[in-house]
Amino acid sequence: MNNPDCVSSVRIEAGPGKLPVVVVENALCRCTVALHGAHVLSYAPRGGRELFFLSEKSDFADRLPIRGGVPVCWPWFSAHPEHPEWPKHGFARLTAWELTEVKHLADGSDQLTLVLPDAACGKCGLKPMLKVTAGALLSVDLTTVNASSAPVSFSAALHSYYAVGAISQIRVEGLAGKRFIDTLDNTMHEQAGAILFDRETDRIYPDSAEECVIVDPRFGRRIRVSKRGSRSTVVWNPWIAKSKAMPDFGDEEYHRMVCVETANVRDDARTLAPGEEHTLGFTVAVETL
Ligand code: TA6
Repeated sequence: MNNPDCVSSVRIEAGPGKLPVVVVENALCRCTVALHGAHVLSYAPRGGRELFFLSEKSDFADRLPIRGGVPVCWPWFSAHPEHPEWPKHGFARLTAWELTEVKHLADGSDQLTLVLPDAACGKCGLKPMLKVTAGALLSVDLTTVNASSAPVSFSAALHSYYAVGAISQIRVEGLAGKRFIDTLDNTMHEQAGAILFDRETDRIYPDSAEECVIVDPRFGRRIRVSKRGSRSTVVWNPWIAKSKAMPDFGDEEYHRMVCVETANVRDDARTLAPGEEHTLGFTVAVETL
């Protein structure tokens, strides 16, 4: 690895739960990434407000997921189709990744490369690598390589939790006219206009490669999420009852977050031939309203 000490804007320190956290502090932004799960915990452009929600009740411990930021759901999303007893959203978010490279780029941003150790990948045949590029914009790119000698299918999501001023006042634009699966009752619908929130919302928009925009009047900002290699978008807010049922999430925290996830799930799962690779990624730009 390029020693992060060689890049003066990047250092590793003990974070919540004493988990090692990579701290990027350059002229353009501040961003933190836990090695546990290669999990982006926070990002704020210089002089700007924090982009991500992170629960005050989150666990920060080996084998447990972090609630907030950008969990990496890989190599399956939700319950495993054949092994419902396996961990929900895959194993990548439950264990430590390695920081293998740190680069200071010409535009002033810093780029981190993290890989999941082979032992953690087990026999799945796939190897993931996450690049986080933190500057005036934030980019997160998850590359999956099929290192086996047979085709392998996988699904994945960059399960971003965005901080919002008030869930009932925001709207998510960019998916009007798209079909979606309401995963609360497994019914299909068509999105009319922007997405508004007044109840538990858990939806998969298949075949949606388009940019999504979170318009947040209370925070006076527009969060523009553009995607790469992603055919699905997942939109989630747990609302009242589910918030109360989650031990690692505050009862009232649903007011302050929305998940808009860059994903390939269900019929949008990818199959890689031996040696083939695929990158799923997004870039976030924050604009003033
Ligand atoms: O992405 C939406 C979702 O799959 C929801 O169904 C939901 O409960 C959530 O992710 C959080 O999952 P988790 O396993 O982190 O509690």
